[in-house]
Amino acid sequence: MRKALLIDLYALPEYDVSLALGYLKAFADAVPAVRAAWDVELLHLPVATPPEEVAAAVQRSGAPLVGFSCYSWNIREVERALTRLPAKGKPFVVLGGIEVTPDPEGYLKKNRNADMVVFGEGEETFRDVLLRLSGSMDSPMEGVAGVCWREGRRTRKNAPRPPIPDLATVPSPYLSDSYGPLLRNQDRVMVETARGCPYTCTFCFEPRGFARVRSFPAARVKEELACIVGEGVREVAFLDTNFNMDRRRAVEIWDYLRDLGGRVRYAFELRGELLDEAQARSLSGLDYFAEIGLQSIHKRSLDAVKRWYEPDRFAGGLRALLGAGIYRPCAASAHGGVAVDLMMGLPHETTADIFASFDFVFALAPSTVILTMTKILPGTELYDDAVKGKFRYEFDTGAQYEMTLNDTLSRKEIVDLKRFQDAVEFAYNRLHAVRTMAWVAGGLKVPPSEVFLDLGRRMAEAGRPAASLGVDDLSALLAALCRARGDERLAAAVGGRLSAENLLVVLQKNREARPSWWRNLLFRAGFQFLSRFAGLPPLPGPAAAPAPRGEEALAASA
Ligand code: B12
Ligand code: SF4
Repeated sequence: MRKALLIDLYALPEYDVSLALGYLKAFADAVPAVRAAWDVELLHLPVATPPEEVAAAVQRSGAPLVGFSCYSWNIREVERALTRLPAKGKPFVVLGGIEVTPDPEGYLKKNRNADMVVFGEGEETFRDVLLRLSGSMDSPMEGVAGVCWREGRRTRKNAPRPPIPDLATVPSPYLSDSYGPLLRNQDRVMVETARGCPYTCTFCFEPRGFARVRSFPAARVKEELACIVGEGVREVAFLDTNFNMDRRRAVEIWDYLRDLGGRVRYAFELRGELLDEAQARSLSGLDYFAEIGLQSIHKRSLDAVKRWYEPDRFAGGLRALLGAGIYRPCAASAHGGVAVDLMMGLPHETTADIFASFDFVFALAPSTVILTMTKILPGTELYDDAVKGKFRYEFDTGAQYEMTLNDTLSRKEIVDLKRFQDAVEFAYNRLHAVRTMAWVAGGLKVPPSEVFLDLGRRMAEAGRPAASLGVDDLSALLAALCRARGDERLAAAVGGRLSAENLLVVLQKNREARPSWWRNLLFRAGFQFLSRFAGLPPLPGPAAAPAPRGEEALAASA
């Protein structure tokens, strides 16, 4: 039997088990003819592994076939490793994955040591490739849909393969034990209950990949989840593009997870506009992290990228979650709570538009606000627009296609936006000084975005990396900021407010780390004391909006 080695160079340690490779192995192993001829082995290495070491691991394996899983975050490292493979005795190299899918011929031409690119969904194609190569490694690839390969000096490309019509035919890598002992010590794994997205955002690869939504059978999903929870995994990240696009199914799975028990945290991507009270109630039975994509509230930009957004339904959905008692406005853990995503640099968007989106989100007070610069990803409609010169985008292919300029943002403004992003990361997401920032903005009578931008510029001037700054630094920076704007009273009081809020964060952290009745009690008592006597500022929020705040609800019930 010959070995087929599949390699994933993962970027983040919490994503160190590739779901893609698990599926490829599970699908191939389920075919007796493939199983008789090939031993499919998985290798996970950090993306920072020196290319010589990746090449040495390939050589040591003795595998005649090696596959690499390619994403925007590891493609350069994969390419570097390929150049280190020995000319003599080189294995047959297959590249697959989202990064190489839009341009298989280009990747084959650029990488002399790659022999084939599998584009699109991989399970059926990889199985067919293994079957073809079972006899000879030179077997012709005619008729194998979804491959691009080398024939002498030429590259050949077959027709794309249609998406697998019935996902029930794809075995679960968890239920078929594709990961072996790797799963046993795992902190976090990824799971899909469906593939595809019904929406059409032009900056996203999804609509060009699997536009139609296909679901795994509910019974199989439940069996898979029970197996994962049984292994003692601590966090499960669901990859579904909008987990609640089928609300009934989402609630069914959440209720099932609650009944499964265990101390597991679940991560979901949710559509804000589709959230309702029933979902919020069901979710509140779980320890979860929800990421909700908003991206922008600027209609012209959203229209340009074919994305919809309904302010009232979005805010209502978010409030339903925050009001269901699971929200921690000062959640101190990296993942717990509710995050809202905003993109910077969408078409037509000025810095003022970006700040308006941020201020809208800030008023809703989610646990974290994730800001990212727009990426012009190959294979997307926005990329096609950009290469035709639309919106005058410039982007950095060496930095995951991040935009560096367009017709509404200058380079200088982009530098400022990065400072703004650093300040949000530091003061909002890391220190959770949401109340203090709102209080400062209110006192200065400026929008919160203005305070964050000013803070970001001051952080840059201080010349210290944001990661090295703490509560005392924030206190000093905010005091200087208030003073520079002529408000001595705020400058003198800001330290006290921040300390009160920070104490609340510490109590919250303590409560989250080891939940118990007495830590909850301590938190409630601390919250009440800080609110009444220690000047803990209230959460932000538009005056007209109903109070959806978790802490207020908690205080009322205490
Ligand atoms: C999970 C995920 C993440 C995780 C990381 C996961 C990891 N493995 O490390 C996190 C949350 C960290 C993340 C972050 C980012 N991500 Co992301 N992420 C995803 C997501 C949701 C799932 C990927 C996945 O595992 N899918 C499940 C598997 C089964 O599907 P698959 O990867 O397509 O694999 C199939 C085929 O491609 C093929 N295949 C794959 N590998 C191989 C190998 C061989 C040999 C073969 C034959 C076939 C094959 O077969 C597989 C089975 O059919 C996708 C969107 C999506 N729904 O796919 C975005 C996606 C991959 N991410 C994307 C982006 C842009 C990012 C960010 C840059 C976003 C940002 N912050 O700006 C960051 C970068 C992170 C970094 N560290 O630098 C883009 C990637 C575009 C690209 N060209 O790579 C995607 C497609 C999102 C999008 N909608 O456009 N991401
Ligand atoms: S950004 Fe989200 S909603 Fe839009 S197409 Fe991509 S996965 Fe779907």
